[in-house]
Amino acid sequence: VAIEDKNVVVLVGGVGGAKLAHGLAQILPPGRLTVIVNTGDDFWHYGLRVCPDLDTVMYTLSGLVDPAKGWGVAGDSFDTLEAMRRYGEDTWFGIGDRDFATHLLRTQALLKGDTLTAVTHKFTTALGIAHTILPMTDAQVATKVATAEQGELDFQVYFVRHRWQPTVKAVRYDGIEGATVTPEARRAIASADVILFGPSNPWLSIAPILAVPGMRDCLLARDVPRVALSPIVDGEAIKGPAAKMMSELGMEVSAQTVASYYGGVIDGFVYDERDSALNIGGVRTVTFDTIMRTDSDRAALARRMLDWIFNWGDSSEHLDDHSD
Ligand code: FO1
Repeated sequence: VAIEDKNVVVLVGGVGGAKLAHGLAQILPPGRLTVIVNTGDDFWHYGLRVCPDLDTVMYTLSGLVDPAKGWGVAGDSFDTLEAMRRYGEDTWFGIGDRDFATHLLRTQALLKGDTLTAVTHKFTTALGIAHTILPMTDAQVATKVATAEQGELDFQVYFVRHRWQPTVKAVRYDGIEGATVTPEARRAIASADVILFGPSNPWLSIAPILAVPGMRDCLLARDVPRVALSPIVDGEAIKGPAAKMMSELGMEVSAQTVASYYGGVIDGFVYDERDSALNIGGVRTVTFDTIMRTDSDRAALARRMLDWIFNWGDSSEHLDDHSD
């Protein structure tokens, strides 16, 4: 099966999801990949609309990203924040000078009435990205995290200001009832040959996408493979609060829990070979080395996943395929 002829849709949050999206972008011809990105992390800061996950994906696919942090622009300076500090401002959210340009132009376009989808298209085209990056919705949705110590916090306050240290009790997506699936996302899903769920935090990154009214139905309406990649490896999250949150919410921290959480939406699950002792039922499974350290690791994992998925039809060992 030639994966080059396939249309791939991948749902992602920030850093982890961006790495898989980058792997897919490296192996698919221009126009074949659509990345649908969580916007529950978006917020207003200094009068600007900041969209961290969209920008992380955009900077990663264009090669601009700071490789050490996984977000922001490589080599960026922080003179603007430094100047703000002279006024006594608590600059807890690290926006670099070049990154500011993105938020300034985006905010101007949104205030003029452009959709977030349109602004994102303009930016990604200008940065030479040959694939499509779409926000999960054009509506404003705000993830709120209920914590034991600090009450309910805006997402970035929980994540960046408090470094995801407060104990999570619940998560909600403010404004989600009024959100809709965009025509662009609907079209991409309608023509997808496979729908992937990136190794992002299921509760903070993928759940808001699935919670957009109509999104789940759009995805389930398609008779194509829907496959998730586990963000949990050997009982730990590669990055971020996924593992900590899972135990705070009373769940067992394992790839198995992630697979069950997605049950009903996915029919395939990819998890790490370090967890091959786990017995995950109900969906087709496969284990690979899923840790993406280099650009070529990302491409290799993306290719292995697609090769596995597009060969489902030809083999008899379905529900328990541990072949690598
Ligand atoms: N993450 C941090 O941990 N600290 C920061 O100061 C920070 C600034 C920042 C600025 C722009 C941007 O696009 C992302 C930024 N992030 C920062 C990352 C981001 O807020 C989170 O990683 C995501 O929201 C979680 O997916």
